Amino acid sequence: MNTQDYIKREDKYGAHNYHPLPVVLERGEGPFVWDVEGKRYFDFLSAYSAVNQGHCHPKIIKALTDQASILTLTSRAFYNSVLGEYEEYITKYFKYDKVLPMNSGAEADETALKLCRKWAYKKKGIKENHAKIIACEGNFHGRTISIISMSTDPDARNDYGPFTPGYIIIPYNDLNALKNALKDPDVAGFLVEPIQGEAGVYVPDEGYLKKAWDLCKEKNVLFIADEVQTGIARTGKLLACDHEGVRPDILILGKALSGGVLPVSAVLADDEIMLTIKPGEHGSTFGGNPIACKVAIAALEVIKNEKLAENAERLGEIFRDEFKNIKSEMIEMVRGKGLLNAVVIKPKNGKEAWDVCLAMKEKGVIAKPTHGHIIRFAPPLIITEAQLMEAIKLIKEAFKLFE
Ligand code: IF1
Repeated sequence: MNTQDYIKREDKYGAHNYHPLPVVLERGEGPFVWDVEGKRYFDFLSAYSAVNQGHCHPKIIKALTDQASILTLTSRAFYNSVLGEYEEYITKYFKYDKVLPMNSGAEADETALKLCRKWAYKKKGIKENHAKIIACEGNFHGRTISIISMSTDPDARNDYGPFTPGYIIIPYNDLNALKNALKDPDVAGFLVEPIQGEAGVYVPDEGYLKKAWDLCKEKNVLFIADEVQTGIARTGKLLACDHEGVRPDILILGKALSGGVLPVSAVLADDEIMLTIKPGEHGSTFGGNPIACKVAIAALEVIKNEKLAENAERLGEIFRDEFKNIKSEMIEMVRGKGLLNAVVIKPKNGKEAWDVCLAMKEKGVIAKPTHGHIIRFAPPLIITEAQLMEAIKLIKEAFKLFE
């Protein structure tokens, strides 16, 4: 079978809920993936920042395979020998009292929304069913109905109504809008991405997160950070909130929490918030399963031991500097933090971001546009400077084809 055969088979038997770049991957190692024709690519998407530690990191794979042959799943109906070890490890790692383990990022966001509402009624004293949560235009927090109910992206929400009530939507990076929304006494939480990934790596003004946190504290409103994409060293710090010294009341993690090996997500909070959920009031069959726990410990150890946040910080600067020197009429701007970057593409002669991604693919670098005209560049954080420079050389060659 060749690339087209694989694509045809997926088209015939799979739902058409994605429009992938026409490349069929079959192996990954570090910053590289290989397609079914044996061609090597630099992976500059990292499965949307889930593969920060590189594809098939040996330490994470060992944690997976060792545990998989001992005990895979007990459910939470019983205790097991691994969950507590993970809970202690991750709460000390991020300095919170407790963790609620889930699987997908969306489930972690849903958990955070439920936790915020529970806290609103049990601690803040908001009237039952009146709690409101502020979210931002351009947000992406997952694909469940309660999450897309706060989305402003027609593709994410059209024809999925009726929607979950209880949200106030404000412009991102707008402190006045937040200050006004916080006047409503029924507001319980502010859910925000420290950098909006899907919106096209929209980096807010310096100080926005800290001032937003201050405004929330003045009104006894929970600051809820969705670090599913920006967390786990992607932006050059362990958490994107760390750039401003902000400690979220509720922290949402996912993706690279497992190094891209299996779905692992988590919600962290202190006791006053976390203990508002009592036994039987929330859960998940696979949440906190023994394999997920061992894999997540290994994934977090790799981040620390291999200093991946520092690497992302340093190489991100180089990436943006190099990109600013690329002479191309199609490059409108480059923005980002650490190794979460995006290039805004100006169409030229009918060619646009998708065509640039096809050209980069031919050169050996794979990435994908978001919202049509923005290309996100997010390689695994284990990429070396030499590899980054090699990839940038290939990207430059691709852009040259449009001159
Ligand atoms: C898709 C986007 C990125 C996320 C943040 C929660 C979740 C995500 C900040 C939910 C997931 C993924 C989902 C994937 C594509 C990708 C994505 F384009 F959708 F928006 F990365 F920007 N919070 N993002 O970024 O986590 O349930 O997927 O584990 O749905 O197409 P999940």
